[in-house]
Amino acid sequence: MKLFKIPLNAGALSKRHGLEKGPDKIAETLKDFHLSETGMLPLFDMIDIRIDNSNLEEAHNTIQNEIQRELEKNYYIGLLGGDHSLTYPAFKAFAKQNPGAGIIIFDAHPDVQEYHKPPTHEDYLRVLIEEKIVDKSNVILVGIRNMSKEEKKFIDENKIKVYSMRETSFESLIEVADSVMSVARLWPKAYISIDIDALDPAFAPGTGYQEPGGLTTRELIYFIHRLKMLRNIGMFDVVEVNPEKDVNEMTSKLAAKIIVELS
Ligand SMILES: [Mn+2]
Repeated sequence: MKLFKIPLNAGALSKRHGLEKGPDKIAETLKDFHLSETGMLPLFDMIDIRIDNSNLEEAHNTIQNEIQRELEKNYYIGLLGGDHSLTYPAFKAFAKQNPGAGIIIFDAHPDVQEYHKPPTHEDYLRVLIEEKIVDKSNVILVGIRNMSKEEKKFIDENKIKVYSMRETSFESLIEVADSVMSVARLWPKAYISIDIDALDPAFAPGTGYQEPGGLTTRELIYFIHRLKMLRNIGMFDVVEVNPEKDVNEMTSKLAAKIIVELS
């Protein structure tokens, strides 16, 4: 498996500062893990992507090109972020290689706000849909619990599949996973994007937009183990880890754990 470190913070002066430290920190804590819970030995080939954080459009181009090159060699690829807008160039490369691919996103937010180029962490999914890089019926959102009126309108009008946090809690968890699986197994290839804020801030405090009432670590790992059974997962990302906002490295360590279980 190839793991890309993508230190994207989408502009060092913004309040996104600190995101650029996520990939290195996650990579560092990865060393503490041995076998995954399913008995896999995670073997990584780590690649650093050098990007210019003062130019988001250029940074996106670099990300797309670098990933494209490895996808052509048929590697299973994981991305360590970094700002969630990296999913835009990453999925673009993935869909080019795998026409008809779908995306499963774990996030507290749907990221479908009105956009202005280049795409940001608030609207990248809307851009992927409106530019028809992904078919809107091949998008699944899990863990949503804070969206604007306009975002809700976009989701309803486009009939995007959303499993809100409210629907995912308690005994519905297994049902939601069944439902996600039944759709995703029909895709030629699947991409998984995990915004660390899908988890409750009690488990993952080191992120820019903490949203109470999220998934537990165990619930997310349950999902991952189910999704791994699909065998059509070609690529994933773990984004929005901000070590500057973390407590005792618990968020970086959690991100590393997710990567181990996805390997
Ligand atoms: Mn989010």
